[in-house]
Amino acid sequence: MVIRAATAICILLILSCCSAGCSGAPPVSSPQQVTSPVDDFSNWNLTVNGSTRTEYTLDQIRTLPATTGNGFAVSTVGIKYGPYICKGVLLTDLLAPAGGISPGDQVWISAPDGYLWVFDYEQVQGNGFITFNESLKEISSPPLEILLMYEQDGKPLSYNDGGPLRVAIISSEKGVVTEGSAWVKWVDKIEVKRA
Ligand SMILES: Nc1nc2c(c(=O)[nH]1)N[C@H]1C(S)=C(S)[C@@H](COP(=O)(O)O)O[C@H]1N2
Ligand SMILES: [Mo]
Repeated sequence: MVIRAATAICILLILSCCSAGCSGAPPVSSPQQVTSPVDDFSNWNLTVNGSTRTEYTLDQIRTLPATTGNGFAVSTVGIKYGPYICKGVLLTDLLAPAGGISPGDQVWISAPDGYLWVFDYEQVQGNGFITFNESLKEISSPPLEILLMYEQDGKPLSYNDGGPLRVAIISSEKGVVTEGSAWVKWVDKIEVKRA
C-alpha cells in the first residue's frame, strides 16, 4: 500500500513536470527573431552548357539584361501560386552566347535535388505551353517567355521559394496560369541537347 502510494505520487510528479515543459535542463531564453534569415548564395553557380560552357555567379547573372513579366503557376494538385511580378534573365538571353538553339533541340533545366524539366524548341520560343485562366479553365496561350527568375514581387527570391534562381513562365498579360512543374526551383544547370 505504501509502495502503491509512492508510485502514484511519483507518476503525478512526472506528469506535472512534463506538462510544465520541464525537460530537466534549465530553460534557454532565445532572442525573438525579428528579421528573416538571409540566404547565403555566395557559393552558388549556374552552369550553361551549349556549344560553349559558361559558369555564372549570382552577381554575374544580375548584371545581365533583365526582363520582368507576370507569372502565375498551378501545382499538380490545383494549388495556385501567384500572381507574381517576376524579374530575371530570359532563357534565350542565356542561350544566345552559348550558341543558341535550333529546331529539334531541347533544353534540360535541372537542380541539385535531381529535378529536371525538359523544354522543347517550340517552348523556348514561347509556344506550346498549356495555359489556364485564374479559374483554371484552359485557354489558348498568349505569347510566353521562359525566365530565370531571381526576384519575385520586388524581393530577392528566397531559398524557400526556389531561389536563388527559378524558372518562371511569364506573360505580358496578367492572370495567365501555367503548370507549376515547369517552374524548376534552385536551378544550377542549363543544358542544350542537340537534335
Ligand atoms: N528543383 C525542383 N523544382 C521543382 C520541383 C521539385 O521537386 N524540385 N517540383 C515542381 C512542381 S511539380 C511544382 S507543382 C512546383 C511546386 O512549387 P512549390 O514547391 O513552390 O510549391 O515546383 C516545381 N519545381
Ligand atoms: Mo507539381
